[in-house]
Amino acid sequence: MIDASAAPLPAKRPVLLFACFGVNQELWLRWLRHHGPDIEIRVWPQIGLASEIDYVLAWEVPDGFWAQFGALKAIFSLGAGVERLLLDKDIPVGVEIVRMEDPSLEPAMAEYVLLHVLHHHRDMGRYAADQRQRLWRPAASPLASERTVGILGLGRLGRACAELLVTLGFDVRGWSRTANPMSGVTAFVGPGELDDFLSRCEVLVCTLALTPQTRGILDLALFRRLPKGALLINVGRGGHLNEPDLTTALDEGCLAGAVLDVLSAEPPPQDHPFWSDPRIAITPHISAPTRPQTAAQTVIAKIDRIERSAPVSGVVNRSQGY
Ligand code: NDP
Ligand code: OXD
Repeated sequence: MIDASAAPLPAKRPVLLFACFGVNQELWLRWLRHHGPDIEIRVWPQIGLASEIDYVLAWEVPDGFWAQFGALKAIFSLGAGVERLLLDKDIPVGVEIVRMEDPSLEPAMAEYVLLHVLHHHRDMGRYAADQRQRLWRPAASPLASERTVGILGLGRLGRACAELLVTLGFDVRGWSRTANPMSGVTAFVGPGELDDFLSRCEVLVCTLALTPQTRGILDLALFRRLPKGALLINVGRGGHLNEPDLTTALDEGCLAGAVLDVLSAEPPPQDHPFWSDPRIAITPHISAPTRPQTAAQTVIAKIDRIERSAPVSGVVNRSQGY
């Protein structure tokens, strides 16, 4: 993707500050240094002279963190979702925020979603329960082509899920803010087409970005618009889901179950009702982890392009919120 017209690298070594907590720092640094031997990497809180720092790779920084930097060239998000960075009122205006585009994310997410779609599609929960009761109750199962899976958000991750499901023959539909035509996928756009989209989703997968417009979108009113007995798979953000409404929707039967890889509090408190609800499967935000091996390479490649005044992909549109 190097732009042929891009300028040669300037003489000063770019300085990248690694400011990520709760990740395997040693592994990250190893891969950043491996892919960027010409980049000076500093590690928070040993930042040296703040005015020398050109780039920050960040994830959940402490309060007041951004105040110290002078002229950053870009801020890299360790995650694909950037809502936390955007919520930080101190994040410098006028500096581009670049989201994570780790190529490992798409196949991992598609695999996770497929696993749960197939589990529901072939009624494996019921057969597992039957086995525990020594029951032998075979039932016909629909073909994949007779099962509709709807994907809220047809971005990088949603599209990867849709592609895999289409390959297996599922009837796939997707909903997004702007038109995202995709071969084999029925596309719906914007709030005006949401009801139509939902009306046939027997499995609803959320891969939306979390923005003020999508916060709380998974609520009772939405669940009631799905075919009865649908499955919800939320791999977007906990903030997309109204958690008490999920329990009501399960009690009402408009949902048969839910798979949640993301929750409003991670981990949820010990007394959270979802821990013990047999209709809900929760996993600890593992559907598509950022892998330092591949992610570090994308960050370094983008720094190289910015240094050469070439455009980079994944720049966040702050007013859209993703
Ligand atoms: P993208 O930015 O590529 O896609 C976001 C999608 O959300 C786009 O299709 C976008 O529509 C859609 N969208 C945003 N706002 C609206 C709206 N108001 N109405 C309808 N659609 C909307 O992001 P990714 O696919 O890379 O990631 C999606 C999310 O997945 C991340 O933001 C993050 O929260 C989550 N995530 C979760 C992980 C996990 O392990 N559980 C790992 C990585 C990410 P349009 O196409 O029209 O712009
Ligand atoms: C991300 C995540 O946003 O891991 O990348 O959730």
